[in-house]
Amino acid sequence: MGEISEADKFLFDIQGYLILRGAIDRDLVDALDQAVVENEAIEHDESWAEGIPGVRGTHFIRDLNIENQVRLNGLPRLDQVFDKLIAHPAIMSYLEAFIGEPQLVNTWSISKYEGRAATGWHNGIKADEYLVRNGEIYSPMVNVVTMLTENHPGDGCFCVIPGSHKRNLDLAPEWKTAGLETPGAVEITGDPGDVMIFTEALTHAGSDKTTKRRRTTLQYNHVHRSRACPMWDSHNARHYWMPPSIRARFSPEQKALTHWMDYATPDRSISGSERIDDPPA
Ligand SMILES: O=C(O)CCC(=O)C(=O)O
Repeated sequence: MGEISEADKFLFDIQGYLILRGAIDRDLVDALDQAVVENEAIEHDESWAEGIPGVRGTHFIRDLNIENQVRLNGLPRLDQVFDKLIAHPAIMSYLEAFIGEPQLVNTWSISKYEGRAATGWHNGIKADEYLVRNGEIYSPMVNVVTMLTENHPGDGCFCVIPGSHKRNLDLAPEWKTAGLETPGAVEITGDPGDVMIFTEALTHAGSDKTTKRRRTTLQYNHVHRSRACPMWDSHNARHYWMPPSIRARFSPEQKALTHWMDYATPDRSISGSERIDDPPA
């Protein structure tokens, strides 16, 4: 892991995103993809979440709420292979350069199937929260998208409006779900193992899925340590926190990137939340 290049910093600042081609090895991509497919096929016990404030019926671990799409939330709960993208050596120096002191919050997959319509444009943070001071980039939220399958035109790829993390005007309502028809929009295409890193101040969406094959990406979202709190996305908050029994298997770098979880005070009756040094009940 080292310093990132000035060219990468410049490009990220001017576009709001970077694409790292072939950043993740093919063997890992295949193992991740298999874990997504397996976990999309089963129901997940979420009884531990009953009674947690903010839990809404539409945001389960396996979220089938949207037609022709499956979303899985809180990936390391589902398979250990998902740990491997936490603090990944190909990505870590970008997170440090763009956030400063990053912490991991939610992790989720999105698989799209033929007919999934273009999504609405959105941002995780406001455009005026993206700052550059004295040559240092400060984006309080940065998302890392890993492509597990082809993301070719028509596959329902991410689309973004380059430069919109610095925009001064709101998008007119008529363009709300216009996908690639929206002025300035571009599609983010790539192949398995390619990664897009973007500031969540960037206006982004998903474009229409017209091809027959499945298209899957993983999203690992990070915030500055001062924001490592789930208030901004309360309906997904329970998926962020990983219990000690899961974090026990993390490397020192992965533990450091999830350090805020040490300070969360879970209800000990939630399965997996007991301290690993607690005596067996
Ligand atoms: O893949 C997509 O449709 C875009 C997903 C997205 O914008 C998000 O998860 O915030």
